[in-house]
Amino acid sequence: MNEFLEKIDLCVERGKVNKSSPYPADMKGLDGADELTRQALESAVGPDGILQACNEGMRRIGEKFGRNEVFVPDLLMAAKAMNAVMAHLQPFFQSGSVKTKGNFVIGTVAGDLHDIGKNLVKMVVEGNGWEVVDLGVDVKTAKFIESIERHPDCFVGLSALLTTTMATMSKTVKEIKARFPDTTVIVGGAPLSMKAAEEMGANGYAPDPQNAVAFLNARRK
Ligand code: B1M
Repeated sequence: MNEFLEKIDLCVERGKVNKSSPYPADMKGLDGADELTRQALESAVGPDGILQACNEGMRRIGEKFGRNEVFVPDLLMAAKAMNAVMAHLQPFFQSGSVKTKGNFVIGTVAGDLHDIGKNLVKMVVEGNGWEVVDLGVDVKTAKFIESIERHPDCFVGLSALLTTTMATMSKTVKEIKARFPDTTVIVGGAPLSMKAAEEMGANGYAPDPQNAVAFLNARRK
């Protein structure tokens, strides 16, 4: 792996945001995710490779958390480091194309605060010409309904990262489909699958932002 990518991967895993960040103590004074991403882009390392390195770091910290080797503050710092990287990558995903394809309402479902994946989907969908309405995290069903009423032709995307909030997601999908049977709903997030999406009554499932875009483009009215 490229030297920059190895370091970015490590910074995300360890939650090293930037050079001035005192955390973690053993990386004090070293470049962090912020500086390394800038340097990587300047030396022509592509955004896709950088994103993949981040995902690797996230995967490892997630596994450590699963084994009780690290705790919630460590996950928070990893998320902060990843957000520092994303700030540099945003312009590559939001290419500035004219937004004419339609409205896409997206949110992380109620009870769930994970937003890195949702934000990535938002950026890539926006970069592909859709107008995105981002409802944020911990989005109650009523807020989705309100937004659909405001954007009657919209497509809706729901994200969930917890097995517990998959149940919330299911309720939200069912309520949206009961109120707006013609509204297309797509779901995604690590614990989801096509089978789970079908059981909820969603129109589609995407494992990643690229598949979400492909689905939306294919379904466009
Ligand atoms: Co939490 N967390 N977390 N966490 N966290 C996980 C998800 C977990 C798997 C870690 C573990 O145990 N190994 C575990 C869930 C277990 C489970 O339910 N099966 C877990 C837990 C348990 C928790 C808490 C309950 C911990 C606690 O408090 N005891 C707590 C819950 C808080 C809450 O939500 N109510 C919690 C909290 C947090 C932080 C806040 C500290 C932080 C999130 C910060 C933030 O998002 N701003 C955090 C983090 C960082 C993680 C891990 C480490 C990383 C998640 C991430 O951002 N991945 C995660 C472990 C892991 O996934 N490796 C973990 C990178 C991101 C790019 O991937 O989000 O999967 P992802 O998105 C992908 C795809 O899924 C897809 O596209 C994205 C790009 O490819 N996708 C979509 C996502 N949404 C989509 C929507 C679509 C289409 C595709 O269409 C609409």
